[in-house]
Amino acid sequence: MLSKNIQKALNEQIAMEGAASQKYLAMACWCDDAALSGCAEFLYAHSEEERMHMLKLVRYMSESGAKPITPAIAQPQLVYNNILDLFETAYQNELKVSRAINDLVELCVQEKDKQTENFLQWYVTEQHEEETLYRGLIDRIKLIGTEGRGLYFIDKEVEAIWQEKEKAEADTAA
Ligand code: OFO
Repeated sequence: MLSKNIQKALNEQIAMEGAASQKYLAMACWCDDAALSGCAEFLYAHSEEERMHMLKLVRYMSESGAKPITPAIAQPQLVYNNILDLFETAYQNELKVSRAINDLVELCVQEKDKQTENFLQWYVTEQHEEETLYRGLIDRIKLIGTEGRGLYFIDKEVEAIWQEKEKAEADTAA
């Protein structure tokens, strides 16, 4: 049985993952509008991933006999100054989510909830991967530059990363 404190914290995390899904959806739309179709596909896929992260928490709570709370949908940021601003915002968001996951794990330790602590290890690994991915993207954008054909090459680069991720997921599912 999950303690009241753990339930509250898990519900906050559900809301955070749901909000992340909405943020990436808005970012994907911004990219589509800017004719950056590779970045858009990457971000649509990431929005789906965040929804999956939310569902994973919802199911864990339900299986544990607790009540997950479906979060309200808040309006995410819709406009970005440029593609670097967009990915830097995404990276900052990931850092915030990582801190929340770490706090949640810490709470599990305090409450001696080994099961939830163990369940959350998947999120700890996932956050590390996402932080690394966005930091790498930002470095590449800075290297390539957004002038002239730079934007085109960035879009192709992000599209290639998206395709690679899709392929890896399909291989794992097969
Ligand atoms: Fe939910 O993986 Fe990042 O935020």
